[in-house]
Amino acid sequence: MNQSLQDTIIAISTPPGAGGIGIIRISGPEALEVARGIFSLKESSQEIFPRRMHFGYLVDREVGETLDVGYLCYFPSAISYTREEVVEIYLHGSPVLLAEAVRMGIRAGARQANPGEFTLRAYLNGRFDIIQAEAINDLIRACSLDQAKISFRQLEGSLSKKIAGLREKIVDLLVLLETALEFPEEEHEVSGDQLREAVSTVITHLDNLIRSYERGRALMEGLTIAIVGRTNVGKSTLFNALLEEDRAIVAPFPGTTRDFIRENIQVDGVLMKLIDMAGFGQATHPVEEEGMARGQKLAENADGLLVVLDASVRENQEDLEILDRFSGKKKILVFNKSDLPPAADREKIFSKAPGAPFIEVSALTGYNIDRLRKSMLEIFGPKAEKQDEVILHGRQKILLERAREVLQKAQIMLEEGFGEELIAETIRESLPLFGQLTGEIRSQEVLEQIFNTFCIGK
Ligand SMILES: Nc1nc2c(ncn2[C@@H]2O[C@H](COP(=O)(O)OP(=O)(O)O)[C@@H](O)[C@H]2O)c(=O)[nH]1
Ligand SMILES: [Mg+2]
Repeated sequence: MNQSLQDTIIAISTPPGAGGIGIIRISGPEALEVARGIFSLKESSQEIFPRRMHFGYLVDREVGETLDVGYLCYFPSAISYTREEVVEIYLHGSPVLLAEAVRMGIRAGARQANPGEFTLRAYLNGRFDIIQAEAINDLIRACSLDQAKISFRQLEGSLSKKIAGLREKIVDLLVLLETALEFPEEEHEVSGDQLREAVSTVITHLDNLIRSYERGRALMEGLTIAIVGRTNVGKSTLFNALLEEDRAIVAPFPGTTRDFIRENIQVDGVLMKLIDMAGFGQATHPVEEEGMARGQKLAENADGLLVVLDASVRENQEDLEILDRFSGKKKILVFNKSDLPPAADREKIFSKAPGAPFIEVSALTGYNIDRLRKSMLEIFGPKAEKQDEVILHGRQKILLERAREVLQKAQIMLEEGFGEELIAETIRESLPLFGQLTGEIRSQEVLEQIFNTFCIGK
């Protein structure tokens, strides 16, 4: 982290493993020299133009051996990702070859880049703020399309702009207060109402952002949904049907699933982690008993439950006990085996789960499985307008909460008739929090925390 920006860094920017193309990225004042040290253009002039693909060869200059063929592209600092001189070399995606290219680049004067160092340099060179840097990492690591879309918008500056707007409102407020202080005799008197309204507007905006973190976390981590029910009601069949593949073992005798299985599905861009587990009830095997105990814990911590019931037989005590046990959890009652004649007493079941949404399905034939997926999203999914700004990081949330606290304090002071000077002083305390949020105020610790989670080569 402490290395200067004076050196030139090099790394493989494509993911580890074999692939169609592998990209080496070089950034820093010597980028062109380092690139020339390992790559020969096919054109005899050897002249490198900005932003043009140059065909050529990866060459080991020490032994004069050509190792690969590919392209080179030069990005002058004004338009590059890092705002330094950047060269990218596109080779075949062979891990050994790419590692050798990096080794040769180091021999030619570059240094191996640290994780996230390209992005760190972009940030230090003023290319973007820290919120945008976080968004880049989020975008790369997104495990749902919805989150990727949000992260992309934040990378483009949507959240930074919003935060800047709030900060501006606070600065305006301070100007208002200071004017009142400077010219106490004049007509400049600021009405208390005007101040109160300005403060509460900012607080409302902060509230909305802070609240969005719940949705942000669901987007980042996905929703955990546990499939519960007594044995043999069709949990594993349903699990497989939701996955659209045969993952769990299904069998006509109870106790087939003794542990639990997790698989991810995406519904309209939202990641859901499905858990199939041993049925609750009388264990037929010690392993199953342990499976049930673990399953119980998982189900308790899940974001939502699919309580599966066999609609083709009469409900029994076990079904009702399960409904009782999870009475406090968000759930959908899934009446399975609806391809068979119905026999379960719905009223009795509903009396144990008043108001719970329910659906008829057949995990065997696939009837209503699509609708169930949609219901899961509606009932367990994070609710918000797609256009709303969403906070994805605890770091951001904590700073916003602290800013809100400061403004709430100012609000109370306004109510209690404190002098303008004291109120201004309090409100001013919120400004550095905004500075930390966007990274205008730099903290080595925060930088390390953020950039250490990046991949090498980004
Ligand atoms: N007719 C019918 N049979 C089903 C349905 N879903 C599951 N089954 C059968 O019920 C039995 C138990 O299913 P399984 O998924 O292992 O239940 P689990 O113990 O709850 O996981 C198997 O024989 C399944 O083929 C369904 O929708 N209709
Ligand atoms: Mg099972």
